[in-house]
Amino acid sequence: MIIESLTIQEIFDSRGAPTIEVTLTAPGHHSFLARIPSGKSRGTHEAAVLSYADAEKALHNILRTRVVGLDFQTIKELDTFLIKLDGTEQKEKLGGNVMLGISLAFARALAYEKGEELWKVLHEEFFPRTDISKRPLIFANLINGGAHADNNLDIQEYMVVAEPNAEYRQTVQKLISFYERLGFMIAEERGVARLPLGDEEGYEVNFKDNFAPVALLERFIKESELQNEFKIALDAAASSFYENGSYRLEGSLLSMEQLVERYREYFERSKLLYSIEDPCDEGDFEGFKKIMEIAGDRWIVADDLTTTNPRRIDKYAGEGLMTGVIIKANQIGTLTETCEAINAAKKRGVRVIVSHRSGETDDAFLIHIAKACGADGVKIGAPAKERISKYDELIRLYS
Ligand code: 2PG
Ligand code: MG
Repeated sequence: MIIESLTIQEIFDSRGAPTIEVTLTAPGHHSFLARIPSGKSRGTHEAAVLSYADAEKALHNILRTRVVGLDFQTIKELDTFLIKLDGTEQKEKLGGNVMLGISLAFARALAYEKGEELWKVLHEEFFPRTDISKRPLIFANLINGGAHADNNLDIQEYMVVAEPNAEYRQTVQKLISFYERLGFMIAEERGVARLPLGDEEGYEVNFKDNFAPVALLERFIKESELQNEFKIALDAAASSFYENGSYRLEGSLLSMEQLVERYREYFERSKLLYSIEDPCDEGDFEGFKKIMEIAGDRWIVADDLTTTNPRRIDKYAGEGLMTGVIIKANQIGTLTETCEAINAAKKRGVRVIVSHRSGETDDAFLIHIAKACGADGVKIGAPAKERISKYDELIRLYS
């Protein structure tokens, strides 16, 4: 398919931070959009993000002359061309956000041409032998801390993990009701009318310590008699409280061994605690190894450690540092590499969780990636504002 034109717009994500929207025109004057999310707590190995002004420059100086007018048959063909054109390790020249925008808008154009859904096109090109009947768990972040909130929690995300029952619609309704009732309960306990919300629409309040939100969620899940369907997951995003070889938790500096001991206590105190993402700093490989030794059947999930990079996933999964991995297309910058990252994880037997970013748009492409690859989980924040589009798409694609 020939790319007839490309334009870039500046838009604002759910945090009010600027991001971009790419429009690609294909033959027949049909236009296809891609709205790119943006992350606040980024891993150091993520693809570069160009500002709108730099994205416009890349468009005028490079993309309009080198990409527009060319004919590509597959997503991989286009992405391979873009990767070569950029030529840098972290996509500094064209920007991971710009490249993903082109890649995604092109995939939508291909889907339109074939009369198929986006997920189907991704499935056929990258996961042709994968069983797509698998229904992903929903990771919904209900209490925000760390870099995503203005409160005293060092841990970034306290999530409820919902196991889908026969109808996603019912599971999503239960999640929405749980989220709202939880908010009322916390507000009542604290004698306030409304609770402030963090970057991912989870509640942003102070707690006695970092374990208190886990205890609260556990208690509320049990009171709601949902313990057979809802579990608890954390994203520690530990790189954000790592300081020169130690971890600053609740004001004290902990060694890696002490931090792992703290997680062991968490596991002991909460039977519903199901997984921990980024338990250690992205460079603390020993820490990941140690926590794997005590995790039992809990998932240890990598995000900043692996940054959706197929080579990093293959290497660190091969070293036994994780049992699950976060997949965020804008960490790597093309759909092809995102799908290769998923295949690298699957080859190593690592579970795949396709994830949103803290700054979201109403673009629900992550659900299509999840469906295409038969993901084990989708991480989509609290069921509110821009995130609702992901829940709606989940219901639509899986009914
Ligand atoms: C994370 C994400 C999404 P951010 O750390 O997993 O929850 O946050 O987009 O800020 O990196
Ligand atoms: Mg994370």
